[in-house]
Amino acid sequence: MRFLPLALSAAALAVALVPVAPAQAAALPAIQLVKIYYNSPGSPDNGANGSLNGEWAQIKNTTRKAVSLKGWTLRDKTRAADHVYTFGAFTLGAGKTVTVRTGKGKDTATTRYWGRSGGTFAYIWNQASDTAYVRNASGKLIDSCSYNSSRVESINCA
Ligand SMILES: [Ca+2]
Ligand SMILES: [Ca+2]
Repeated sequence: MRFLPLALSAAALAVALVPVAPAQAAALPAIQLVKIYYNSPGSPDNGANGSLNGEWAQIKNTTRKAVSLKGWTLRDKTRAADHVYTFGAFTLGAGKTVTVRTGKGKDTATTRYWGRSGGTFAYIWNQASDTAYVRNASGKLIDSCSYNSSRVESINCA
């Protein structure tokens, strides 16, 4: 009899575990942060445009339909107003990934540029810990990705 509660809880656990996989699958964000390369190659990071563009965040459209990201935002953990990247007219194709680089450059279908400059203070992604947030045009949080390690240069969010 003394093992009965354990048996019951194990059974309850088994039942409880069943729906977990489908629920997680359904929770996959339509637009997902997949990777942040937060420590630009080279040390120390010198703040030049090439170095700023060496840090980036990647966002993927996990759906089977193209999604307009116009008005969507990407930002870090700080509350600084200039740490918000807002997509202009841009459509991310089904299953496609876009890379948002911190520095200046010519926007393409696969790479967008935050357009920041000004040396070492222009970096967005902290080298030890930070959080990226993606919000839709209505300001609703769609996905976020946190990291906390200065031992590696990037984080796989997906
Ligand atoms: Ca570096
Ligand atoms: Ca930051």
